[in-house]
Amino acid sequence: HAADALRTDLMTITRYVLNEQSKHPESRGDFTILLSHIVLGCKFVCSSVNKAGLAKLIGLAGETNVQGEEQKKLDVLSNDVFVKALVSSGRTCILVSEEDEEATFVEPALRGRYCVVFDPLDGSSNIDCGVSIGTIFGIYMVKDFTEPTLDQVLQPGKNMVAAGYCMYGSSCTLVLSTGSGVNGFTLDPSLGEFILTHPDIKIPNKGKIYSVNEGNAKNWDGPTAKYVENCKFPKEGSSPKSLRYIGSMVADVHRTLLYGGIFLYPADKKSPSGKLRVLYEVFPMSFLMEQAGGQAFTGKERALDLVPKKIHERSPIFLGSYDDVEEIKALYAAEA
Ligand code: AHM
Ligand code: MG
Repeated sequence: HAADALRTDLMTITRYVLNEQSKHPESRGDFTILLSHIVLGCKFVCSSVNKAGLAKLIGLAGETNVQGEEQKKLDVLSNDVFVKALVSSGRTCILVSEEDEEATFVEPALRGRYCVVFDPLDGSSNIDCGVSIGTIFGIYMVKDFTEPTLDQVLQPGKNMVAAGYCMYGSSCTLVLSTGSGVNGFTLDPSLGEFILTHPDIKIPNKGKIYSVNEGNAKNWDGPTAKYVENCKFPKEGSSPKSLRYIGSMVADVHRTLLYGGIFLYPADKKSPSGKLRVLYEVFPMSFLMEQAGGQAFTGKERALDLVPKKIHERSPIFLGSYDDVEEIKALYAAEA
């Protein structure tokens, strides 16, 4: 049986990536090594998040991060672990983290071909009450890493070679795309390995759920307001959508990917660029959505076409099921 085979012939994330790499004869195993260091970071954060209440790791570290928000101890810890793991992999040249104002340029002796952009622990406002949080990452590859420059990471999302997230929820799930579909792996705590549990994830073409912070509604622009109005009071003959909003991007996007629907973090009068960061939030999630058959739109263009000018730039984002994003695109087109 297929199920039996899966139980005894475990497809770990390393085995999966090695298989993928064998399709590219020019590959030298660098990506596999890089990914195993990302996986190490995810396992560390997973175990810290699980122990957080016990170990009294939760609390303020007495610092604020670059966006001026309160930084929790777990954020600091997760960031340190990821930066060290990525640098020591010997496969990275530039790192951009939500927690660090400046990009990290890896010292020449440890440099490699990959740039990694990441949010080590997203959704930190949810830590104290035990709601799902996650790590988000995107990977670029550079041809020449002898003189790394910021331009090498200020690239449109479509140039990423891989993207993914790890959700620390009721189970620990790592969702990854290396540009040929999307796969989900679940951490088996007894083995300490991520096992392929969600092969070839495809998002339904249309969903029954919308996900947005409606508390910002008074400041929305016309097309966003109209879209959400249509979700609640659809045209004769179709049913209204359900609202689900966790306020933790990884969890909201994970549900959208598996069940279908749309996730919105629009612009509003107070934050004309929305809230979410282009490089390490918008791009990786947009990459995964497209790879799963969905779409991601900024209100102006395909999200993956955006060219960021600054490493911590923000952008409005609408992503999810193909047909649902098509509707919001039509509303913005009608306004233009
Ligand atoms: P953070 O990086 O400070 O954790 O903020 C990002 C989070 C996302 O996970 C989530 O989608 C969004 O902020 C929720 O914002 P809001 O509380 O404005 O709805
Ligand atoms: Mg974040």
